Amino acid sequence: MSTFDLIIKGGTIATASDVYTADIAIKDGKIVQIGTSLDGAEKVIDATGKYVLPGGIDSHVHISQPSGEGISMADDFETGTRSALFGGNTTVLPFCLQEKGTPLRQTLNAYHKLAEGNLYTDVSFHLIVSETNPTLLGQELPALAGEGYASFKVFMTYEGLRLNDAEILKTLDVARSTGSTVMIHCENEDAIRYLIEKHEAAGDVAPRAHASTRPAAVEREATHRALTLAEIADVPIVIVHVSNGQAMEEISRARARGLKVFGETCPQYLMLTAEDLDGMDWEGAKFVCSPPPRDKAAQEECWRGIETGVFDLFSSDHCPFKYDDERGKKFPKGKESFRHIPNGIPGVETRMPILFSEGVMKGRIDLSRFVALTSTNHAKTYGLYPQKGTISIGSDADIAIWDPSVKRTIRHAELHDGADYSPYEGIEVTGWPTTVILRGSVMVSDGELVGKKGDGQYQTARTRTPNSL
Ligand code: DUC
Ligand code: ZN
Ligand code: ZN
Repeated sequence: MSTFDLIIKGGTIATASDVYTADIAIKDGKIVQIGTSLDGAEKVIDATGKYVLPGGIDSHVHISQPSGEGISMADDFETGTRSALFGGNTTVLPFCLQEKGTPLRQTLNAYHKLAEGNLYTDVSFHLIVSETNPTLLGQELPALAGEGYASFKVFMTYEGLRLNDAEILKTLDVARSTGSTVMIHCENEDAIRYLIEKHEAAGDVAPRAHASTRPAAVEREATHRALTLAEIADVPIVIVHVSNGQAMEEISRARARGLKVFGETCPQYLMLTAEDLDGMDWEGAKFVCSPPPRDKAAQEECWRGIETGVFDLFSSDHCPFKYDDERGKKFPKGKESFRHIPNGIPGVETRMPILFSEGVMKGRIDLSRFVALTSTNHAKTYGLYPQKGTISIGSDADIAIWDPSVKRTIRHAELHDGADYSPYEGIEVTGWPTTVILRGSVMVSDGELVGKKGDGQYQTARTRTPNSL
């Protein structure tokens, strides 16, 4: 009988701290040895000339999320996690949206039902908190935190979803006492409303107005306010989907004051601009997301944040709607005004190839920083480390083998999500994850799916050590 189930031989291993050449031995889904000349496995993968990296963790994806009457998301758990897998991910963290008036646990159970048996990657949920009644804050959230639901997102925008400052403070207080992690969507809803009314009154209702009504100042002010509220509540927070240098400055200033804050950015803020929303024949709707993509200067600022450490997390914010579909980007009311266009873009499969190609291959970041931004920091921030997010003895054998010589042009026809377009169509990338291993099982082998739907599992998360004032 073989000592190991699998050995990955001769690849260049990268973690968030080291890059070296070695073999990895796997048994019962775990990494059990790292060394040279390892032998005695049922199966051997030759990774010579390849990079052997921790499987990607995308901690910001939306799957099967209710998005309004008459609108449906393009991905369910089957297609969303399949697409994630082909993009080198082994874990994704989607959101469970609290339905007002419904116990959170009931919504969570419904999400688990949707996920069960359908996963190609491991999954762990964040909760979206959309109201702050005493039962939710006093009982539900603390109980769920203890059961492994240790992160939640709050919105400062969207009527019906946004929390006011008092509600955010109460929610942050629960995070502090339970050791949960709060993600905040920072945009000033009242300022956006004001701008939307002006644009609509002037008849400016096309997709491009989505970007004009959500300028950088709207994001900067809300980022400052979120950080101030976190400072007052004395709790770490994650500022999600940061799109520009002004919001980044707020993060840096808060850090200088001693606040623990994690910054996240996404491919759309490196690769797209508001001009993409100008596309003819409603094609601009393909790029409607919030915060909106900005300009070339903001792209450069975001790159600087990736290089210098303002950003800890690089996530996709995969939020897929079909383009040529009345339940998607061509939702009929969206033709009356941009504000009804379903908000979000797909990208879970292209997140890492874009950063690998534009970041590592072009010399902006090194391999260890790539691993930190796409895997390790996600596991650390959301209570999954060191089981996930690294290559070390005892960790889950979640591994992506990257071939740096592959050149590909991104074509939606070759991706695996449920949408009908990619915002990154036609972009050329160098490097792709050709083999993906989930807890020791080869799921994608040389670009071919060999794993099964249902091989992914739900993962509970750990809270931080709770701190009290
Ligand atoms: N925020 C997200 O995080 N995703 C999609 C839309 C939004 O507003
Ligand atoms: Zn958001
Ligand atoms: Zn999102």
